[in-house]
Amino acid sequence: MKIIHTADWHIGKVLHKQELNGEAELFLEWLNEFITREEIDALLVSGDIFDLANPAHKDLSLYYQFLHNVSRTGIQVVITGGNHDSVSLLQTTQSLLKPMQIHVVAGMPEDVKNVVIPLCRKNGKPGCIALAIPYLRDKDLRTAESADNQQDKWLNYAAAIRNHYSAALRKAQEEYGNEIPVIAMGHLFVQGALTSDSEREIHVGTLQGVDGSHFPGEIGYFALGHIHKPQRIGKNDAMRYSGSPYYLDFSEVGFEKQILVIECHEGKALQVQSVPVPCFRKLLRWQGRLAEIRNQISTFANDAPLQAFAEVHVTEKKFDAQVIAEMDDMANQKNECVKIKYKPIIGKPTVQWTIKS
Ligand SMILES: [Mn+2]
Repeated sequence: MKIIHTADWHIGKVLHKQELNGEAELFLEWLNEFITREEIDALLVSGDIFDLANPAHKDLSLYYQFLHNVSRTGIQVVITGGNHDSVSLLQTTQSLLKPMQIHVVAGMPEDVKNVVIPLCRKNGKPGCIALAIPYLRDKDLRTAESADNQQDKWLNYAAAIRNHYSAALRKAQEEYGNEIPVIAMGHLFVQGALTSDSEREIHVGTLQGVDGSHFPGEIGYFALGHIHKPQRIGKNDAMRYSGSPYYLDFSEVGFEKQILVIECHEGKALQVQSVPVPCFRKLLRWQGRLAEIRNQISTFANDAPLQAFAEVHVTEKKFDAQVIAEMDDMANQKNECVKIKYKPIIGKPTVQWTIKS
């Protein structure tokens, strides 16, 4: 059976006053086609579905429309809440979605059995178990509070996180035995992960990250969300961040966007393969003198379906009102394929200010 791992869609994200709805829409369309074509059995989304706790109506519509479309393929969907998501908002439609084989675990439930979700093969028999563990909030990690110093507090915190995974695994094994592969979802910072500028507010308690090697070894794959750069943890193929499926910030320029496909054959072995997501919008970073920037704009060829956004760092040797006026002009003009955000430096390198596009 084939299972997709993705995360961090951040539907509703706005980058420097520019909405990123276009790429969210094109990605979900592409994902639906991919699921149909590849006959995918299950889709796992590891948190941060929306960028804000109170998404706009159009963002909710996009989410529900996608779920409606994708459920027609007969796929099972498991969605967990991330730190950006509102637990109550995601939870609201849980019971309506369940008959469509869409499981939503927005916040950590009181009873751990509610995170154990069997994923079935085409013959209807469970081929794999998902542990749908969402982003763990303070109330889920109460034991962390009992420590006197920061180091102990941190150790308690990491132990509390691991305990949730161990308890979920035990529950899965009680119900389904030890022979079935287990995939754990998570929305957290694991030690060694490389971040970008688009993951705001990494939880204070998780600044150091949880040591990935301390999780139960019986878990065959960790489908992680929270970090937007796609990556393995260490050389471990079985613990991965899918990353966000499209660019959410200029600091992500150069990351190849992807989803992961996990193949689960008979027995416990899992194979993981990265599938590139097409680029729907180019984000660019340009730096140089005004003339050089002009040249880059005029020679830029956009081969993506959406208008490109450029973060431009203009460097000029001395202050010149004419240059400022020209930069203003460039930022405001409706260029066919490039929308610009300026970050000029003029005069001494210490003099810096921003003109918004
Ligand atoms: Mn995120």
